[in-house]
Amino acid sequence: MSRCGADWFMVLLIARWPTFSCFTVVRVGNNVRMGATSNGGAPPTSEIDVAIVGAGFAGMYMLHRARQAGFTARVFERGGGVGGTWYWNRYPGARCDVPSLEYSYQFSDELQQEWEWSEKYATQPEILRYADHVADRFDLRRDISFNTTVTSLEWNDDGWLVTARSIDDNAPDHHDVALTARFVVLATGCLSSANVPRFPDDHLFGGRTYHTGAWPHDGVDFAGQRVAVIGTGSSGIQSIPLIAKQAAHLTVLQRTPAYSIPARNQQLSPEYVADVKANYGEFRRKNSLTRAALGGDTPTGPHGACEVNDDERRSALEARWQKGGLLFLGAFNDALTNSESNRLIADFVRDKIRSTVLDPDTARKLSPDSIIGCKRLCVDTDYYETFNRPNVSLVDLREQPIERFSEKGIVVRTSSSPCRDVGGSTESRHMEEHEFDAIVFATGFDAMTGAISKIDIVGRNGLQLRDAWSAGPVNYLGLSVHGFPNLFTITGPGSPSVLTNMIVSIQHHVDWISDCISWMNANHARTIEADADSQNHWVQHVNAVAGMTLYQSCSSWYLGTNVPGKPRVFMPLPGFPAYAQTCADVAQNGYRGFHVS
Ligand code: NA7
Repeated sequence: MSRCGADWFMVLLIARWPTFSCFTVVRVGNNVRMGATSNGGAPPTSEIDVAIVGAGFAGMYMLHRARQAGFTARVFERGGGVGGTWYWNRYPGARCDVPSLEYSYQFSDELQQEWEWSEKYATQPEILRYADHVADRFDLRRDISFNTTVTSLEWNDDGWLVTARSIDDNAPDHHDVALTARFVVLATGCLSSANVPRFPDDHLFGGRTYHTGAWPHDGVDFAGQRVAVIGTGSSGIQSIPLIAKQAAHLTVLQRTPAYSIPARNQQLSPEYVADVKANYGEFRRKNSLTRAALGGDTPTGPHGACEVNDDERRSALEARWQKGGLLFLGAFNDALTNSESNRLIADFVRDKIRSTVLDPDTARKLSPDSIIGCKRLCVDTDYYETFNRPNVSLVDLREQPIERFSEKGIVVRTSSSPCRDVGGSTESRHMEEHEFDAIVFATGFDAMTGAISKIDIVGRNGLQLRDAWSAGPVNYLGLSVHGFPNLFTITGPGSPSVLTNMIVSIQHHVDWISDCISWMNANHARTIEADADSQNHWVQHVNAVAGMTLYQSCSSWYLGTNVPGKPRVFMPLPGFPAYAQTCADVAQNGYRGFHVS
């Protein structure tokens, strides 16, 4: 299927990349096996149709579709196994906040019929088992290079030079591998680049530190330990109740309180599963027609929160609270467009926090005052109840900011004294040192663009993606960037992605990309690239849609404000069905808005 001759690349590589003199690459049938030597050897001679970065749910399905369409493909995966976010996020309590019967592939009816989910919300180990099952069932592993991080992508008229660094568990050093690919698909995940904030003197801390997004595979035993958790987003809120049960003492360091809705997790009843499976196609179809591509059996309420009286509002919200989960916000149709409606819904949650948390001061600190849903809503099991435990305490970092780390723990400022004296008495009066054996960073991710920006991506005429995105990510349909031909992003910024059931958005993008490259072959097209004009219009469109909502009223990872120095741009596009229709229209009209050559 490949269109580019190996000889052509030999000439190119020898001419332009003399440093890549240490590769051996062997073609085996349609598959490419890569090896590398630390010296000598031949330059990269292998050439494939599609290079895929990442073996999470996006990369796995992209590999499957590419193969089905007759393309040669290879996945490069930083981790030692498939699963992406579910490979890395092994912290206690890690669980999907989308019901498992929805958070699963729908491309194979056999797969969705045979796989048995045990709980309404699947745990991380169960989702990882599912990913492993898919990899085995569709024989994906033979085209995945594990422990291999793509470091650069360079466009050369007809294809991409892909360079990756491979770490062999059994060898002390790394080696570089390279190949050329006609297309590159970035399946790098939206929440895969950990955000680890730095604090003064953090190197001094003598205990253990962990990030929820890079959790040790063997687990961590906190029994008898004094533990700190920094961060109260989804990862903090899921892990805090479980760490609290194990640790001698848990201190939660909270910068911004989150809104969290009870999950009401439960074992799935065989009757319910059978019912869904008997009509799985219709179940999926209904879900895909909702804004977030989930919860088709619980449609958004027909009224705004201000359009009903107090009793009706409370009763609608109570029903959603009892049902649990993210669909709480769908009780009313204007939760994220009308600030007064939003306040009424937020008041309901604040009442719940006050009635759950026994200590009024702790309840006050846990009560958010921002727009509900502006940051991603959290879903929990016993989160607020955990603060009633005698071994759990809360430090509100807005009142007591972290001053520095110490050898024994974390020093917070306990008053707003203007004197920042380090020499003894003044400091001891205004600082408090909390001693810990372990500190857990539940501090989130450089979302949506973090993993992409770690790769040196050089497009047409030497244009660096980092420069193209210096003021924030720009692209067309969230799929393609002007100046970067034959490069696609799965669930990239500018697409609904993180505002939806991710697997639905992933499948939608993979199907669109697969159809696009098949269409290119059928039409003898060599390259495809977003037009500058269509990209500009798309960026304006995403901003305009986001501007109609309340999403921009707070700091959130949707806006990139959690990462110092990151441009403040609302990255995802609200509304899956309209977006999917636009993508279909673009394809049906000969890839309108793209330059095809
Ligand atoms: P989130 O939702 O980004 O949460 C990170 C938390 O860490 C949040 O409470 C942050 O407070 C806090 N944080 C981040 N940096 C700091 C510093 N420097 N000091 C104190 N606290 C800090 O990440 P999660 O991993 O919990 O969840 C990510 C997504 O995964 C989630 O939305 C679901 O989609 C699944 P802040 O709110 O910024 O004040």
